[in-house]
Amino acid sequence: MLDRISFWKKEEKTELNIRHDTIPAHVAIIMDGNGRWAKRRGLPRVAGHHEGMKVVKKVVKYANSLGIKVLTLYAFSTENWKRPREEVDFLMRLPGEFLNSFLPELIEQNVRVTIMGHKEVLPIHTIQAVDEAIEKTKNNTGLILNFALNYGSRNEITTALTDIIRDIEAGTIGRDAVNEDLVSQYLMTSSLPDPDLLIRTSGEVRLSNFMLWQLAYSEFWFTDVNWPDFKDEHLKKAIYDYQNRGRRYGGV
Ligand code: V07
Repeated sequence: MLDRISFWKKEEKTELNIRHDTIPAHVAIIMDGNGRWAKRRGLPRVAGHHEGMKVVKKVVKYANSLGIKVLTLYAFSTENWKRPREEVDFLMRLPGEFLNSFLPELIEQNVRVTIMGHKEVLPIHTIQAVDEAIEKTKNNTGLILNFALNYGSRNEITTALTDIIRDIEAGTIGRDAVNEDLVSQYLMTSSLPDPDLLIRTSGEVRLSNFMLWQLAYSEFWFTDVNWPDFKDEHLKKAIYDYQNRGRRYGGV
């Protein structure tokens, strides 16, 4: 027990030094454990989602201050429609609430908001909130805050395939043009670099249909911390660990 306490104290005191020349350009996060966080406190699941939204604001500011170029956040998956109706309704109000309270600050911080996923089927109020943020931040040159909203990777890859076939049949591209680069260009991330670092919170160790193609060479970092408890220090530790691993892309 004494060991545990002294270890914890040590952990609390130790200042991690991350290098500023090798900050990952693109960090992607699966923000899991919001429902679990709420349940532990005897609160409804939606209270966890709301708390999680507040954490997004803090992490965006910290990521931007570190010089991260792209932050992709898994906000709503194509599978999340299976959740209870009231929970889905609540989730669909979060983009609006987030932007109502935070868009001026995003603009001031030079953040550009983008969306990855099928927007058309979202409630009209969600589309309007998101479109306004995209429009008002489109010329910003700082952090790209890319929300995966109604996103699923297999769906993304399938759509890319059908689009490629359509363009081959129309004669806009030749069959011999199909290679890895071309496939990348047909994905929803065509204008973004692949993530360098994937973070998933709350102890689950799965990809859950998130960026299957793009994460081929990324470093994965998992933590038991629930998303509402995620702090700047956790992101710092993830980057620290990332910087102390050797990425070889299959080489030696
Ligand atoms: C959502 C909060 C974070 C934890 C994970 C689930 C709940 C921010 C947004 C958002 C999305 C688009 C946008 C601005 C903000 C959001 C959903 C859920 C559906 F342009 N957080 N957050 N969207 N959660």
